[in-house]
Amino acid sequence: MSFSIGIVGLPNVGKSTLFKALTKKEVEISPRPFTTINPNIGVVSVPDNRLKKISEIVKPEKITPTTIEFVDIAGLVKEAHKGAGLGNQFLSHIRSCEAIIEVVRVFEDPKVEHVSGKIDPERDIDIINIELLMKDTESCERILKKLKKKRDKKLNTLEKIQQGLFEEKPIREIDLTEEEKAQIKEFQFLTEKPIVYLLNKDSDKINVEEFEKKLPSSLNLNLKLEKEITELTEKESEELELKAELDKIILACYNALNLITFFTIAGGKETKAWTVKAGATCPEAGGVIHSDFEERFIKAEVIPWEKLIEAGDWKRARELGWLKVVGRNYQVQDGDVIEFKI
Ligand SMILES: Nc1nc2c(ncn2[C@@H]2O[C@H](COP(=O)(O)OP(=O)(O)OP(=O)(O)O)[C@@H](O)[C@H]2O)c(=O)[nH]1
Ligand SMILES: [Mg+2]
Repeated sequence: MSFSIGIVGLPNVGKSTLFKALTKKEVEISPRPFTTINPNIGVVSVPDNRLKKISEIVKPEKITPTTIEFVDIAGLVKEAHKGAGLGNQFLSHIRSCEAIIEVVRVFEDPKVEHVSGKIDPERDIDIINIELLMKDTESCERILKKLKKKRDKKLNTLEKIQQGLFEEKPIREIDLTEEEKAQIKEFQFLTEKPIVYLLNKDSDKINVEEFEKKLPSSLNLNLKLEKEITELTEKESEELELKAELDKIILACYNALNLITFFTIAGGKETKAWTVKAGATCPEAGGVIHSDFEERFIKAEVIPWEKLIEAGDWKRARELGWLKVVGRNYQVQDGDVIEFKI
């Protein structure tokens, strides 16, 4: 299972263009709003030089990067939370994603209709944020009603969230303890999901520098160009350094999700990268590979990837005493190479 990122934004801002550039999948792209109705789903390899370096010494038959999933969702409009423009259905597609990348239109093009008239990234971000906030407010009220009847212990947390939403704070900005966060996980609130903004601009005519500084995490991309690179070969796009731009987006999403990567080498047959949430324990990481690795976990041997490279191979690393034997409570670190014992 891959972690999934929802591509969100107003209609006609370049969401499908981004999706196509990332996944190389053929999807419908057109200058008329609401081109995408059903979500497009695609899986993307997470670029990682460490995997390449590990493979250079392990020389496996197969190298498998880890992946994340992108979901290209229909455009949201004002009042979507009340169902405008099929809004409710689209919001439920966002609900099932773990993070959001919001595409914001900064390009001018008379051939591509702008649903709110003119270029104004700040206003557009507000429109989307308000819709997500309203939807969460509505969900929160509904949940509270049910919990009140049952006098559920989550009540206090939900009331705290309701208050925050009332002050127009996205849930990700409300100060919650780890316990409170765990309590609300099941509700999949929209404004709790981490968000990365992608400003889609194709010229420097419109200056958004000041505005950009206010955003917590933002990236720039000229999707018009990206669309063209999907028609180039891998090599050509590398030469144009455009691939690097797309890699940046993938990594920004990966980081926003607070994900880390560990590696396995399967006795030298296959080097493989895997994804877990930061803070995962060793058996939890094993569970990503196979449920047996979690349920029947006994111990694991672990080495940071750089140390393995320095040792030259697994056997030598063991001789040097660099393999650490860890138990159930070990927290996996980004870049660990792990061999599970079950
Ligand atoms: N000039 C210009 N056009 C762009 C740029 N990015 C995308 N477009 C064009 O904008 C139009 C809309 O792009 P899409 O990717 O279909 O937009 P979308 O956000 O998926 O739209 P919906 O599915 O309708 O919500 C297409 O004609 C694209 O070619 C850009 O950076 N500059
Ligand atoms: Mg689209």
